[in-house]
Amino acid sequence: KENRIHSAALRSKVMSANEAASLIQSGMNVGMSGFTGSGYPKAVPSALAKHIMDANLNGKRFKIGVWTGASTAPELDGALAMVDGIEMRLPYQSDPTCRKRINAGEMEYIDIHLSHVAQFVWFGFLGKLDVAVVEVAGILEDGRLIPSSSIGNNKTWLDQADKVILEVNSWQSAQLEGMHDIWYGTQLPPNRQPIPLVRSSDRIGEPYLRCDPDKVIAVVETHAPDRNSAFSPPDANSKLIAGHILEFLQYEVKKGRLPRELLPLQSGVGNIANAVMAGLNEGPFENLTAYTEVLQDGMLEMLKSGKLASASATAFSLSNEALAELNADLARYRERIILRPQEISNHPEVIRRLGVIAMNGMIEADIYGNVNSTHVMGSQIMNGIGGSGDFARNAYLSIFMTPSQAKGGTISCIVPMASHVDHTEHDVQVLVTEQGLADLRGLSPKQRAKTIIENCAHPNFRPALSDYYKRALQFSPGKQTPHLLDEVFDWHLRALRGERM
Ligand code: 0RQ
Repeated sequence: KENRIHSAALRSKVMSANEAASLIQSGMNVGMSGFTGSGYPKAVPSALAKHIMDANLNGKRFKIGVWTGASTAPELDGALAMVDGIEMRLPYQSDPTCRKRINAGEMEYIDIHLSHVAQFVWFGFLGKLDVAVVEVAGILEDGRLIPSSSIGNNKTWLDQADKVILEVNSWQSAQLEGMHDIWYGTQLPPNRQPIPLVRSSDRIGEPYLRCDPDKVIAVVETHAPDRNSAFSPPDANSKLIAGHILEFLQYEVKKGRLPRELLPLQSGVGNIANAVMAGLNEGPFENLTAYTEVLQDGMLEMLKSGKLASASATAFSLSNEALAELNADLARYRERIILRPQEISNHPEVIRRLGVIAMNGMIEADIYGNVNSTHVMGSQIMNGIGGSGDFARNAYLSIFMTPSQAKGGTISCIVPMASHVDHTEHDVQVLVTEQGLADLRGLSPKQRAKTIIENCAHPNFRPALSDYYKRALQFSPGKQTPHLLDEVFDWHLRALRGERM
C-alpha cells in the first residue's frame, strides 16, 4: 500500500476497520461520506455490520442513525440494512435491501432535499451528530484532508461530529488532489453572506477539507474500488426523449430565450440522462457548461470531445471504462472538473443566479404537471427526491422526463392525479416522454392538461385520460383544476390489483 498519510499525529491513530467500528455504539448518529456510489467508506460500515450482528445474536438491540451525502453501495447501506442496524436513514438511498426494509416499515427514512441536509445539521434540526466516517484520498502533513471521489456532506460531518473516523483509500487516484473546491464561508442566519460564485466554473474555496486532529479517533487504510456501475447504451425511448429535448433547446436558442452555448446543465442519473448527454455531444451546441450534482459517463464524454467546457458537481458516478479514461488523464480533466460540497452544488441561490437547465427523471406526472419522483403507487419509496427539488424549483428551465409507460405497458406514467407529489405544478415547466414534449410555460391548469395528454401520454392511455379530463371539466365543482375526486385514484387502484391501469 502506498503511504497516503503524511501527518504523524494521524498516522499514530491507524487501526483495523474492526477496531474502528467498535468505537461506534448503538444509538449514535453516524455521518458517512458517499454520494451516488462514490467516495463512501469501504471497510468500517461492513465491520460495524458484523458487530451489530454479534450484538443481535446476544439478544441486544443495536441500531444507529445513518446520514450520508446520497446513495452509497452494498458495503454500506446494504450491509447495515441486512442486519437491521439502521434506525433512521437520511437523506437519499437507492439500495434494494434498504428500500425493502423501509417499505416493510422496519426502517425509518427521511427523504430530504440534498441542499438542506448540511444546514439542518448546523441548525440543530436533526439532533446531534456523534461520529463522522469519511473516506479521503490522502492526509497532508498538517492534517488537512484530500477529498475523495465525492464531497457530499463531508465538510459538515467533519465540522459537526464529536468524533471522526477517517478511511484513507489508496485505490482513489492521488491526482484527485486539487480538483475539489471547499467553501468555508457559510454562516448561519442572520449572518449569511452571498455565495461568491457567479460562473459555474468559479473556484471560491480551497482544495482540502479541514479536520480537527484531536477529534480523530481512528484512521483506517483501505484499497477498494467505488461502486462503478456498468454503462448501458441508451435504449430507443431514451433516444427519443433526448431528441425532443434537443429540438426544444434549439428552438429556445432560435427564439432568443437561451444563449448559443445554452446555460449550465444539470442532469439526473440514469439511462435517459446519459442519452440526453450523448445527444448533446453530437448536437450543434458548443462550449457548454454543467452545474450539476453527479458527473456521469455522458458528461465525461462531452468533456473529452470538448463540447463541455467545464463541469461542477459534488460526485462522480462512472462506469469502470469511464473511470479508466478519467484516471488516465486526470491531471488534464482536473482543470475542468470541480467537486463541491452538496450544499453548494445544489444551492438554490447559486442555481437561480446561474440559470441552470435542470433535467430530472420522474415516476409519474399528472395531467396538471405535478410530478412524483419518489413513490410507487403513492406509498412505496423508490429512492428519494435527491437534488431534483433543489434544481427544479430554482432552475431557469425545469424539465422532467420519463417513458410514457412502465412495467410492460400496464402502467401509464401520465395519470389523472399523481399518487405522491414531490414537485408541484408550480415547479415544473417542461414534461417529456418518448411521445413528445409538453411546454407548460405560460399555460393555465386546463391548458396544461390538454397539452400533457396530447403530447406526452401513450396512445394506449390517451383516450382514457381525455375522457377523464372531459368529464372532470363537466362535473367538477371547481373549474380551475377540474377533478373527479371519487375516481381520481382508480388508475392506481387497478394497478395495485395487478390489472392494467
Ligand atoms: O423499475 O427497474 O424494477 O422495472 O421505476 O425507472 O424508467 O428505469 O428510470 O432509472 O431514470 O428512475 C424517478 C426513480 C426514475 C429516478 C426515478 C419503475 C420502473 C423501474 C426506474 P424496474 P426507469 P430511472 C439527481 C436527481 C429522484 C432523484 C433525482 C429518481 C424504476 O430518476 O430516483 O431526480 N429520481 N435526483 O419500472 C411504477 C411508475 C413507474 C415505475 C417507473 N409510474 N409506476 N413503477 N417505474 N415509472 C441525482 C440525485 O439526486 C442523487
